[in-house]
Amino acid sequence: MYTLDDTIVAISTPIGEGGIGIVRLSGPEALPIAARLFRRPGNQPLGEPESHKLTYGHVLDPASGRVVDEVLLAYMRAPHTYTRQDVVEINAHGGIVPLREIVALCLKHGARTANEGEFTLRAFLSGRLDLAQAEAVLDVIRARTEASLRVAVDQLGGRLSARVREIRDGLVGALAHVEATIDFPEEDLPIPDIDPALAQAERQLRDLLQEADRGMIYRQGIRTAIVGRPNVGKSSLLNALLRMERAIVTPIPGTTRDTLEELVNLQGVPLVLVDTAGINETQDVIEQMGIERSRRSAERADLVLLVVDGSEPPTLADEQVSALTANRPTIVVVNKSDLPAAWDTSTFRPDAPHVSISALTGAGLPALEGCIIETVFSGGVTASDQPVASNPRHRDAFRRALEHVADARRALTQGLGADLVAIDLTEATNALGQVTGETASEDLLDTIFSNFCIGK
Ligand SMILES: Nc1nc2c(ncn2[C@@H]2O[C@H](COP(=O)(O)OP(=O)(O)OP(=O)(O)O)[C@@H](O)[C@H]2O)c(=O)[nH]1
Ligand SMILES: [Mg+2]
Repeated sequence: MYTLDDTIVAISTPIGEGGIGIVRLSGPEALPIAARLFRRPGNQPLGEPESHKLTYGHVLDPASGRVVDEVLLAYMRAPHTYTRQDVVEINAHGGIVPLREIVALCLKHGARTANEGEFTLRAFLSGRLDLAQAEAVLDVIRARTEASLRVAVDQLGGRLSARVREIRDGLVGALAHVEATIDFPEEDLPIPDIDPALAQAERQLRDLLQEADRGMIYRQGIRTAIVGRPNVGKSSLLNALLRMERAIVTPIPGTTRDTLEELVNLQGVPLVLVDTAGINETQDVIEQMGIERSRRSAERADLVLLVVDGSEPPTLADEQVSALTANRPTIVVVNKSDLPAAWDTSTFRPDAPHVSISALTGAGLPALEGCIIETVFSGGVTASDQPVASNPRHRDAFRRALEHVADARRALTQGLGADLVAIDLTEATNALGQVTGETASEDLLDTIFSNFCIGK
């Protein structure tokens, strides 16, 4: 069982050298513990500092009287704090040694080391954040583009939770009607007409699911492998998309030996571009190992940019690369459009969209970027809309809820009896409750919060 009764402590800033570093305490003893270690100028005690104000002084080891660091101390009285408990933050110099010493002193004087995400867990347990909001804290920290940040901040603000609750409330209402007929069988009540309510819940869940798919793209980014035979211009394409000379480019086939990853922000979508070694038959051991990595990158990619050279007739290697990527979403990039065309590329991988570019001159790049975005979102929606759900866990919960609502509707139309309908509706509301945390098990909470770092 989780407890809120003890006082936890951790370094809440990144480990390393910084201008300042913060040690955070949360719990009923936060202030007394800090007071034992803190002295105002002139060796005055901390006393009862004003809430949400900084107090200047020093942390010292009470046992020896030795000064550990010069600090600013912030006391935040419950309940207007991150955890809704008493919180003390000690702003010390950012070196790892003073911060560790301050934590050690807090431990010695009654605090306990915080677990991963335990401050945020306390915010959840004390009801300040629901589960979806608590998860959003992590997404805010990890956001890789402005668009991913917008999604996360939105979720932190509770927009997703509000929509989930609305659906859940609707289902709970329908469930209450159904249960009334189960509870009073002697009155032989007909099952009330809850189908319109269920149909609406179904529509809302479908919307959320669709948004969740798009949100995942913003959250996690798209792994995009650039593959092709040697010398077609894969590294040139990487550099062109990055607008930076990142990879080595030479006229010598087999220049790229190892895979190379770079993040690029494409209209808010984080694109993890992976440049790979050109794939062909070779006796060179190093090249062979690189090619093996290229194969794996192609297999793991969310999207493949299959590069061919339009100015040179195709070879067997082009076919091999094509076969390798046959079951991945692929865009054929016909490169070197600045040179005369040597073959009819339209017959190559006709199932995939083709974009003609010159990595050398930059011609066709905007069209390629547009094609990537379109493929990523399957032409459905534009990238400027703001999705509100971005978490794989949420997507699963929505899917399960949707299935149960659909089952409940089917049971209703087939006249299968109120208890079956009730079971499905209960399952659906439970699935939704796991998003906001009303029905989350301790195991689920452990899994979620173990992704956080200590101090958050
Ligand atoms: N004319 C022309 N040359 C290009 C273009 N793109 C790349 N090249 C040239 O083609 C050669 C190979 O380019 P790279 O980008 O190194 O090709 P690669 O596919 O990464 O090659 P490997 O790493 O060996 O597999 C270089 O000399 C580039 O300057 C283009 O659009 N037009
Ligand atoms: Mg290369």
